[in-house]
Amino acid sequence: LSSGAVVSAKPHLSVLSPAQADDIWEEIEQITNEQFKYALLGVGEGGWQLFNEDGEMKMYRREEEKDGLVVDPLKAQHCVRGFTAHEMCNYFFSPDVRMEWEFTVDHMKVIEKLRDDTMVFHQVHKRIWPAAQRDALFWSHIRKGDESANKENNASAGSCDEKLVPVNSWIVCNHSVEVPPVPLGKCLRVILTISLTCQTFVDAAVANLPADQISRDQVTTKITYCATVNPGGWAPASVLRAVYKREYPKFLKRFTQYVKEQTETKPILW
Ligand code: 6CM
Repeated sequence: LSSGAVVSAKPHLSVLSPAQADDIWEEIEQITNEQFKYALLGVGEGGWQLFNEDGEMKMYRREEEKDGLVVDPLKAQHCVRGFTAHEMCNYFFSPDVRMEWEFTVDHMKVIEKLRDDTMVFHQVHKRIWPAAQRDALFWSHIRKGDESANKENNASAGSCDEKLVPVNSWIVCNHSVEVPPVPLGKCLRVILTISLTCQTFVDAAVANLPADQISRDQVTTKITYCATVNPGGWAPASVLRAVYKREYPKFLKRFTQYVKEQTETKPILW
């Protein structure tokens, strides 16, 4: 991965110590790279079961439990015309717009801004009866994917139209942290690794044109959303699986629609 989104190389620390920040940077490198590769592996191998399909959107899961808790990994794929990978990832990362599309969150706070491309978030999620309310503390990092991945993954346009040419890729990776300490209150804390990996393609007929001559209807983004969430304490397995089955498709449909609406009248951000 290259650091396309890096604006300032120096962290601005307020609540994390320099040593804690160093540990987080190391983890960011490792987990973000892993998630990028994992997303691009697709769903051909690894026992993925399709549990929801709606047009181009397909959602897969593997049933897994840890210490008696459901931790089913989820992988979702979608192909949408009209916006780029960079645009999709910016909306997913930005705290300024999160509450406009994220309906599972009650309130949210940026606990630390390490850099313009990296923040630590604390979120309190809406309570789902009969389980206890959950919160999450995680770093979130956005970056541009390695250029070589675009060529290698030409074939992975998958269900997208075949006459597409890869342009670039972006990822946002969210991963739980334990520092800085944020009190639990009445919540149980979920432990998560969530990534949104997006690949921009353009129609082959316009692939050689300068970017400013390409219109939104000639741009397609392939989206891969991966989530592994440990509920962090008791939650009835059947209710949890039913909630995930309902909420993940709702989230991805609503979020892609939101990005479409937000971008349609704006110049393209490649
Ligand atoms: O990825 C999504 N949103 C991001 C920005 O908010 C971020 C989210 C992280 C938290 C995801 C945890 C949700 C699960 C909490 C429920 C736990 C158990 C309830 C017990 C029920 C019996 O990455 C979109 C997240 C969409 C979630 C459906």
